[in-house]
Amino acid sequence: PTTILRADYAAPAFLIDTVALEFDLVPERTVVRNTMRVRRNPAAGRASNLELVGEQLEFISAAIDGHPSAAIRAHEGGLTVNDAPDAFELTITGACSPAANTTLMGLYVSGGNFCTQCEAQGFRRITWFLDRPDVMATFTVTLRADKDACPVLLSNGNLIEQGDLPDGRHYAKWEDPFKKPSYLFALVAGKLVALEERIRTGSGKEKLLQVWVKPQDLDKTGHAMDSLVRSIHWDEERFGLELDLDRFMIVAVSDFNMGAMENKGLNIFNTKCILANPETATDTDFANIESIVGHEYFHNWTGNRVTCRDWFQLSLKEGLTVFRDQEFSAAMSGGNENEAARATKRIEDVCVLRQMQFGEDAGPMAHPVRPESYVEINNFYTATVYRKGAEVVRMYQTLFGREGFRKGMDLYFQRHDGQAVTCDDFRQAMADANGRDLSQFERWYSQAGTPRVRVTTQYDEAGRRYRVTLAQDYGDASPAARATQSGPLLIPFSIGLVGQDGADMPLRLEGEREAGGTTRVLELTEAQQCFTFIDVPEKPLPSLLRDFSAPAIVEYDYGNDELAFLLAHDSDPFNRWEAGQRLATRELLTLAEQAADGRSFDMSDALVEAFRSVLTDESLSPSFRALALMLPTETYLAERMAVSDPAAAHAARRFARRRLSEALRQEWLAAYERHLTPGAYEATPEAAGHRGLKGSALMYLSELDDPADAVRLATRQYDIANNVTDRMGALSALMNAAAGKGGDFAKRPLDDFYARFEHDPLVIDKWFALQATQRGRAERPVIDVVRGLMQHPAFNLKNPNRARALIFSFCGANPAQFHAANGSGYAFWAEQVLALDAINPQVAARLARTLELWRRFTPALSAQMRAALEQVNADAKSRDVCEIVQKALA
Ligand code: HT7
Ligand code: ZN
Repeated sequence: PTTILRADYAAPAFLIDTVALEFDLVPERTVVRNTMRVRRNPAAGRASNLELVGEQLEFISAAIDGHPSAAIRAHEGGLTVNDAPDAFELTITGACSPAANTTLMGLYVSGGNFCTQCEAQGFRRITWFLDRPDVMATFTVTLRADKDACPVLLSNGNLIEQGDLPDGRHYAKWEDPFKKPSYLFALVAGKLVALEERIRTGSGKEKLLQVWVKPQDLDKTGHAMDSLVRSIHWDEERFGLELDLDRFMIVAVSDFNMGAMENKGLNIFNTKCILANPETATDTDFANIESIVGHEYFHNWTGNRVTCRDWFQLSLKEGLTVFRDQEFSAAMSGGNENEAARATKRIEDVCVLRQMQFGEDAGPMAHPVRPESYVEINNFYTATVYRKGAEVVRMYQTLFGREGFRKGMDLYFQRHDGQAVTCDDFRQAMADANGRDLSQFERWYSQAGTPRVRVTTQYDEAGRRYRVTLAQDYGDASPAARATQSGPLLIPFSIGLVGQDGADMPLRLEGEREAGGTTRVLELTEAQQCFTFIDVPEKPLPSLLRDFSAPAIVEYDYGNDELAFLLAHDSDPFNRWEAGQRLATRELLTLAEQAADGRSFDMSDALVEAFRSVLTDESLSPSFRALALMLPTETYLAERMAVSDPAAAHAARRFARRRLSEALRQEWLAAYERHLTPGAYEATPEAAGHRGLKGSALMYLSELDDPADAVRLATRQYDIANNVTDRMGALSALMNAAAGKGGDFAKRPLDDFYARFEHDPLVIDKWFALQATQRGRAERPVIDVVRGLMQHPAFNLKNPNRARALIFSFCGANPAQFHAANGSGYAFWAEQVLALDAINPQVAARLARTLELWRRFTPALSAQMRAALEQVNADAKSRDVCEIVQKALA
């Protein structure tokens, strides 16, 4: 397969200024007539031929300036116009097959409705085009379809005409006034209804907002609409960015490869990321919907108005937009004033980063935020591009403050509105707006791997000086990451010094006239640097990398008692949580080593006592406590072991949970009762916090040898629940208790859950996922349950949500069962990757990534993983899957 290199970028030889598309929508064969105004690009080298790309298309006819031409040649992969004129109108008519399109890229049918997905390269499956983001055109779109089958016809921009046609068909014509790349084109046609709201934006203009769904889902659109309205107001307030269209539409579809897509004025969403009511969507779903609706809306400026020059610059829009949605959610969850609520969101985001991105950076798919090469661009919608990219953007804000960051954003839009640009352009705007040289900062975009900062400290009592030495490197980075590394990074390293009374000390660095503030952002630019604080009255405890000010690993030799102290006192809520996690990780890794060596478990009381104080500290918010009482996941632990051993990580975590449940039994029971949320369901972050802590208490109680309390409480909770968060929490606890005891407490509620929600696919996804992630029993391994569920009439491999609910949940979120010693999980994985490869390569490639860290596992496991990878490598057909498995095996 061809590797595309960033270094090979060349401006397009031709530009397309306008596009008029006419669709005759028929599921089996849709005819598309495409009329483009094409001209030579004055800024590019001269090429005689125009080369358009097209895939899976049937060519019908073509004309130049209205006349057929022998210069036009359709061929495998595209269409060429030989010796193209300098400026001309090109009309091409072709056809595609939406009903047969299982890849969910281009034009396809979902639940009887037509919809599109063009990012990154789906437009070429609709018609021939210069399908690259630096070719921006204005689009006019005419849709014609059967009026009964497709009463609603939508596309980007404004509706300018509609009417009836012969033979029961009708049409609608849409015009998008903004130039856009082809990846932002969209159409939707089908039986849909909309929730509507009219709002006025800052400039006083009225806007029509619509959330389109299938009729049976209309009662689940309120939260998405509220989230959209909040997003629009927040972007005006925080960044001065106003909605530029008169109409903004969201459409929910049930077959979708990712979460959502920011098509101009016509966002298309996975139903999972739109539909919510308390009976069907968990608190986590509610929060995700708010953040994804925000994310897609924010793309209107960061992605659409200013787009990417090429796909290597993907993080320009994705990293920046994730940062924006994180800030939005933090503001919505408690505002800027409520630091604890902000910290909760920050902790959740950092957990996701560590869980998804650190592993990526340590394996064969490691790549910089701005990759240098790819085989299949769909494989680069990664945690690195999105999540690490967001951290890189956040660091500008950490360095320059909110005001400085806003100045940089303003300059970026002033310079680049309407353009397709690069990550360098964004960095330059930040640098120029703040009068800084940010050349070193470029390495955050070009170097892969997670930096490690090793910290040593020295207190000079007589001189009242405290010296902090920071040394940066990349630890044991993977070969893929090492190949990209060229020098030290500029790391904004936020630090505080905690006194023996638990209070922050005022900070004064050597050379400063007076002390100022209690948190300082040190700028680490060298491989090793010393910072000396003066006037330090007693030996402090350092609070390092506050608020996780850089995507780095910090190593410092804290004692257990010091971690417990920070957990109890640090004024930085993130680092309070972090201290607890360090303590837990240390204990759990020790236990895991004991398990791996076949020794009996020996756990100190440090973690129990730390958890006791968090659990009983009523000054802490319930949501913070729920996060602080969560042990690091088995996957996180296994990745941190010298040799990954999922069985040992599982045994260690299980032992620690049982110990914590027994030692704190009374406290868990009390917390459960105290955080009951009787009465009507409230979707507020506070109420969600109570439900979260209550859920944690129930899960710990379900670990007890005698699970009678858990079974009693969970059974009652299940039966009286007025929301799915409580209902699922109860069901999980019952399943966990049953797994431990061999009881059958969960059968009735599990069957009831299915019967109750049989007609709601998103809730049935949860039913599949609960079973795929359950703890196994020796007599009934979860692989058997999963294989059984594959035969269930409600299972459908073609629907990505369903495949993710069952297959991905098992392979990615049940490590102890998936990595069974007999290799049964890997055999299943190979089967499913290959089955999906023939249906939907993008989804198959995501599943393929589950084994990419195979080299880190115990020899017995890694040999079996390798065999499974080799089998997939031999039989896979798609570029997507081949790129992943070949990189893993290389
Ligand atoms: N920008 C969107 C990316 C996306 C996508 C990419 C490849 C294949 C299917 C896709 N669906 C959506 C989503 C986002 O980040 O906002
Ligand atoms: Zn995005």
